Amino acid sequence: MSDIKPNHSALTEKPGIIAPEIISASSAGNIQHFRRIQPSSDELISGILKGDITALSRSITLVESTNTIHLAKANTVINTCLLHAAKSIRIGITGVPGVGKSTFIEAFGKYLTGLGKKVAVLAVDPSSTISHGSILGDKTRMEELVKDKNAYIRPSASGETLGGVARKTRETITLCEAAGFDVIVIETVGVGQSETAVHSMVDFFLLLKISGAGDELQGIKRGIMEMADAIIINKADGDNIKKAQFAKMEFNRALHLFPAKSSGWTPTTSTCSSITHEGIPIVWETIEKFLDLTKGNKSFYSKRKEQNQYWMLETINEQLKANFYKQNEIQQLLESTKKAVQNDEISPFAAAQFLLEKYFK
Ligand SMILES: Nc1nc2c(ncn2[C@@H]2O[C@H](COP(=O)(O)OP(=O)(O)OP(=O)(O)O)[C@@H](O)[C@H]2O)c(=O)[nH]1
Ligand SMILES: [Mg+2]
Repeated sequence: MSDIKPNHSALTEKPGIIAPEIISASSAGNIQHFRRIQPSSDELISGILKGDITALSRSITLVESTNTIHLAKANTVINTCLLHAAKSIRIGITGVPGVGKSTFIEAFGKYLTGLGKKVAVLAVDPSSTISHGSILGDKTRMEELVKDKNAYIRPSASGETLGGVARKTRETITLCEAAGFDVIVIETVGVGQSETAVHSMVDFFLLLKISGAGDELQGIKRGIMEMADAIIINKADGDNIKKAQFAKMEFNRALHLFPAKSSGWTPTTSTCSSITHEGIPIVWETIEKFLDLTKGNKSFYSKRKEQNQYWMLETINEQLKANFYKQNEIQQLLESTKKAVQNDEISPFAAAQFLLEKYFK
């Protein structure tokens, strides 16, 4: 009789439908287990602070999500992690396709983990929405680093805008720092505005070059050279060593033409081979010298503060702009107003004023 007495406990589970025999009990169990795990923000935070990679990856996935609930959770995690973001160094790496960025990061990353450091590799690649992230395919070029338990490689977040990708990368940096990574390497493809975005989120900006690409003297992408804290001539091996040394001299000369940096740092040039690993330790020595100087004169910290402000304002600008173009009335009026401007029926400024007034009314 007591057997059939209804149990009103909230924890009682109905027996449910019995699974057909063809479903493997273990895979069904795995799926159920996976679904059940929705760690709370507290669980994620404590995982990250313990250096747990699964908690880190899950939190980054929340940061990358477009779901507002996920984003709210991500914000809670990030805000706590900010308090724990430790003494990391953020290094940006750029260079034209084929210069050897991935191969360099593999060699440099392995060198750093060899020194006992924990290295995270992230990417800002606005084209990755289409290509699914160059760094993802790159994992094959970073074979050793991928296997290294002191390294973490995360492909670029995809997003419609560079600003969106950059925001996600910035927040990912915070999470990686809280997870105890000492060195955060951020790779950018040598095209578009992504260098500027990466330059505004790193402490040290490294430009990778190769000799004989014909751009030594032309100062190609002058703006990028101006941003560099170090220029490394890669592929200085075999027949290429002499040419690389020549290129190094040329770049050194060119660097003197740029105004001094407010940090007091004078950009350096050196050669390296990501294949033979010759010249890799010098890169790290240079960065250590940079840290000594800029932490000594405090410019390291003031730069980070400026960067934080910059990203706050960037985010506001971007969201205001996106909001403007998304508004129904603006969408309806935009095309006809553009035509009117083309036909000289209204001045560009008056047209802009007209649309802005509609938006702000
Ligand atoms: N000889 C020599 N070859 C190198 C060196 N570094 C890279 N390479 C080769 O150059 C080619 C391009 O290297 P990647 O590391 O893929 O270059 P990347 O800059 O990451 O290229 P993207 O991802 O396409 O932008 C590969 O075939 C590498 O093996 C080097 O130091 N010496
Ligand atoms: Mg690459």
